Amino acid sequence: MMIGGIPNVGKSTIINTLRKKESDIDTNRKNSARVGAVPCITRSIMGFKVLASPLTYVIDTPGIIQPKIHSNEDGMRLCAVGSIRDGIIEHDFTCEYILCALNRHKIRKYVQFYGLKEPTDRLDVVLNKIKEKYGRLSEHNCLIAFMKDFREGKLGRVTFDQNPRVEAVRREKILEEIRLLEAEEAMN
Ligand SMILES: Nc1nc2c(ncn2[C@@H]2O[C@H](COP(=O)(O)OP(=O)(O)O)[C@@H](O)[C@H]2O)c(=O)[nH]1
Ligand SMILES: [Mg+2]
Repeated sequence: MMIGGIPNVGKSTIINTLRKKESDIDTNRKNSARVGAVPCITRSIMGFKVLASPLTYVIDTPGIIQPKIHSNEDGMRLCAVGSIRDGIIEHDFTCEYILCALNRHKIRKYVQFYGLKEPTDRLDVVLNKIKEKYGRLSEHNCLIAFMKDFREGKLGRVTFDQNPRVEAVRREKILEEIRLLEAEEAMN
């Protein structure tokens, strides 16, 4: 069997979990698929024995991603979950997106987690709280801490992909608001 998919979604982890289920497979770290919280940990194609009978190997592969991502929203989602290497999009853009997404999905766990008084759209306010929580971090490290907390699920669970019909209705609503604003502006 071969396992393939976009980077950083847990492909190697699944292989290691399968291997642990088989008692006569040596699962020490040296023999396991390498796993990590950043994309591009698996750099080569390798086979791992997951079952002795019938003898079964799973081939782990490096993540693959479309060469061109056509929608900004898709790109930001992939950055938020760490499937596109950090730094390709600036950290503060990614963090702005994560905060906005949490608020949009009404996931407020970050408020209590960072000791905020109320939900906020202001990343600088959140970063100040992160600085208080983790001690003297530079702004850059605060951004990294925010992404890490989000990716480890500490700020709540969120599914970015939505039902396409729900998404289409939401888009239509936003477009309608823009049209109204433009019409108002034209009247003034
Ligand atoms: N929360 C959560 N994290 C996971 C799960 N599976 C893997 N991870 C973590 O996601 C990161 C990427 O995993 P990895 O197996 O290296 O992904 P790959 O790039 O697709 O091979 C690692 O930090 C894993 O510990 C899961 O089911 N839930
Ligand atoms: Mg991997």
